[in-house]
Amino acid sequence: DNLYSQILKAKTNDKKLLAILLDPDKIVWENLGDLISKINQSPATHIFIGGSHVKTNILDELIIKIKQDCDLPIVLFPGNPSQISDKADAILFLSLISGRNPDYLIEHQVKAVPILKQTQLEIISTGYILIESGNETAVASVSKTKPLDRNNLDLVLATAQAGEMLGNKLIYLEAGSGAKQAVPLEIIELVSQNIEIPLLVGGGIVDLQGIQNAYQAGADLVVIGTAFEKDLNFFNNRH
Ligand code: 1GP
Repeated sequence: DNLYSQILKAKTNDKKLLAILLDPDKIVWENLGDLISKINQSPATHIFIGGSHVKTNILDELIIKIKQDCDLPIVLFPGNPSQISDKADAILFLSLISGRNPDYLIEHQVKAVPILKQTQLEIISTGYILIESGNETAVASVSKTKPLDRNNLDLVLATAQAGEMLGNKLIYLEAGSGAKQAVPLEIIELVSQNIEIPLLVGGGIVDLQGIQNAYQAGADLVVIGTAFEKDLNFFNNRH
């Protein structure tokens, strides 16, 4: 089974998925062993790797090290085409469909093709939708796009449905890493009820209750970055 069919299967069985997002720029290499053991003890089902600013060429090394001690699938979540490593299992092939910057709609994707063709990565096309979060997040500033108004439910839904109609295999509702406000539950509810493909939700979720709320609203997979990065015991805590 490839990763995408596993995600579909989980959705069918109502098994919720959890990804821990690691930003290679923020890895403290001395603590990597501890980080990996904490991931192994956590309920995570996937590791996502990526970030808006990653420039360093440490992806391969990082993934090799993680794979030595951890069996979770590793999915690239790239900010740009330089963030590709054939050591990972899959890549979210993102198109930033909430924005109107052609670079993030198609240009980076075209540039990535010759690199991707050299790899065995499973490619999972993902409609990536940035939702206004109360602060300017890195993904908004780096992509130079305006997030969707969190109160404009019609526009958010039509954007997600356009993403599905275009053939994307996943929709990702993103508030942005370190978002002040996570994606509103009513948006998660509305979108999940009106698309067939799996729904990913992330950005600004800071406690376990926030994860449960997103699941209950209809998220199939929740992404946690900052909260775990700040506190490796995040998943052991009682919030
Ligand atoms: C960012 O959705 C992810 O792309 C995770 O965000 O760092 O706020 O958890 P956080």
